[in-house]
Amino acid sequence: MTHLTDDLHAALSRQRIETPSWGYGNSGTRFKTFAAPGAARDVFEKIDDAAEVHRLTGIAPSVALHIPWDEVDDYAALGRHARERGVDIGAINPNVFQDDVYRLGSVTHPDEAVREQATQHLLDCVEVMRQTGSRDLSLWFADGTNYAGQDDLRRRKHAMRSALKRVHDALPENGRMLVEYKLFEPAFYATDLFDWGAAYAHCVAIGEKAQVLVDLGHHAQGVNIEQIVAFLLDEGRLGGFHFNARRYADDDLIVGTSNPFELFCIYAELVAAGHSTDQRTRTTAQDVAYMIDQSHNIEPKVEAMLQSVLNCQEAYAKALLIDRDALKDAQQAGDVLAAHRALTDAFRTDVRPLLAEWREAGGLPTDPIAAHRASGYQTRVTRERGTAVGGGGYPVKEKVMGT
Ligand code: LRH
Ligand code: MN
Ligand code: MN
Repeated sequence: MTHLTDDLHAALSRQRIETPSWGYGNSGTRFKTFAAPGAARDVFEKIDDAAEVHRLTGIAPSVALHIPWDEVDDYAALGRHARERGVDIGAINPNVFQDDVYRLGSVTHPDEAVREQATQHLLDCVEVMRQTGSRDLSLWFADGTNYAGQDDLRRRKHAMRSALKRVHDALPENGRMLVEYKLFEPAFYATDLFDWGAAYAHCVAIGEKAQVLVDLGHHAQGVNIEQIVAFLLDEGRLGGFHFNARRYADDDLIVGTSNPFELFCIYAELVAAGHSTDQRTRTTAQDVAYMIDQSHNIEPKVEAMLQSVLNCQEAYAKALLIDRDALKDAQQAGDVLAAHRALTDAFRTDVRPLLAEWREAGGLPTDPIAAHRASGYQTRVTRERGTAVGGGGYPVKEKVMGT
């Protein structure tokens, strides 16, 4: 059995996973929004649910907000509500995709007035960051086109660059902008930030506070995400993750469910970068924002988020167990399969007893899911919050996106 050494204990205690406010409210697909009993009805209840996930896991101490879904008059009061429950406000996610005016895009829209409106919203969100004490502004754009010839692709690129630059230069001293790319959807011909290379090129051109955000759901099938992670770490430009799992298209399944080996390999790269002799790579690895981006449609929401956090913890624990010396020796000797086995040996290790030991040492429930089920939390919130009305499908876009 693998023992909980001091090093392992310390590393596991440093792990952080941020959960998203939009994962706690009712959500659905474009076909149907199901009403989940006890789903959070507003941002305060979303924070309460996030706090419950942190209480049980000990590694999810912040919650990301989406503006305007989570808009309030008094962000300082919201921050206090969060801190009273043991969590902080994390990344601020502006929303420039759900208003009618954004039909042809936001910061890359053909009309300058729309571009300005969108950029202004991003700048307003920088102000929200200051009030919530958030470090990261997390940017995802639905911008793109559906048909060849619909718009000038280079014009759109320049518009994206200039909006990002303005926002970058308005960031607080220690603030960052995390630039998220996505291969497709909702623009099905061309997406303005279509892959990590496009996001990276903008970040490099814009400045030091711009870094790339890797959402696991936003790649073509078969793309080697851990290689992208390794590359960006090495370039000092990996800013954060949106964890989730995908089978075909977008990203709302629980991370580590359909492809746990991929998640492990990603963590293996992060752990390796943490041991790098290159200081920039090490610092970049230490500064990564680990966030979940999932909206659970048919599963119980708090339990699904717990499962997500725990899957990340397991993947990380396994990555910590890799025998790095054996791996290096095998790699240098050109021993292909011994090197591969150095990874798979760690991946195949059952880390559940180790994690139970770590939890016990920290006064946490050894089995957070069982503790959640036994706690009566779900029954209580269902009684208090009831079951909000669900939604239809296609016409209710804001419900599709998670409110
Ligand atoms: C759309 C998306 C994206 C954002 C989130 C708010 O693909 O899932 O990943 O981060 O909505
Ligand atoms: Mn995302
Ligand atoms: Mn997505």
